[in-house]
Amino acid sequence: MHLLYGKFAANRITMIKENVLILLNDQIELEAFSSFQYMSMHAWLENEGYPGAAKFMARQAEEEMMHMKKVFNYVIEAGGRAISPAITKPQEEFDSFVDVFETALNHERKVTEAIHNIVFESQNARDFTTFNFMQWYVAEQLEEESLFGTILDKIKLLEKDSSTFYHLDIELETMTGEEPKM
Ligand code: OFO
Repeated sequence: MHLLYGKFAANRITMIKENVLILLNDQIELEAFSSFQYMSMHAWLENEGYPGAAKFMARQAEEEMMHMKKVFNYVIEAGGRAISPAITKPQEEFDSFVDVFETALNHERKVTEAIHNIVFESQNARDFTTFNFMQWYVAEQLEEESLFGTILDKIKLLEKDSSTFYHLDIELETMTGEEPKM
């Protein structure tokens, strides 16, 4: 019996195809890494004197942990074996406030690609349970990319007068994306 399907898999309905299960475990790792990356940004922003943006990143870090647990629990519920990931050290230093948000948006684009790949592979494998489960993440990624994109647009508008970063920092303290409804 393959480890990824768990000890009692023979007696359980295992809905996830093996190649999809590997991708889902990769996604668990990527979501956990996202959380650590945003915690690292939270610390950098706090140190640089942007408490509002720091709180924003702390909330993002919590959300990512929830994303990680959601995949983890799904794998278990569907009869697979969820793997607790080893986390690569996230980026700690950033050139500027703008660099933090550009790095975050680029990271979210990679996450979106990984999610779309799972959707693609689950459809190919006729694993429609995973295909259906992943729709929440497709909607969530649209939300996340749009949120970081909006923040970067605001930053670009303010770049001519850096004193106005102060106001953006205050706005970020309460700014958040909408969770997709399922
Ligand atoms: Fe989990 O959405 Fe960002 O990474």
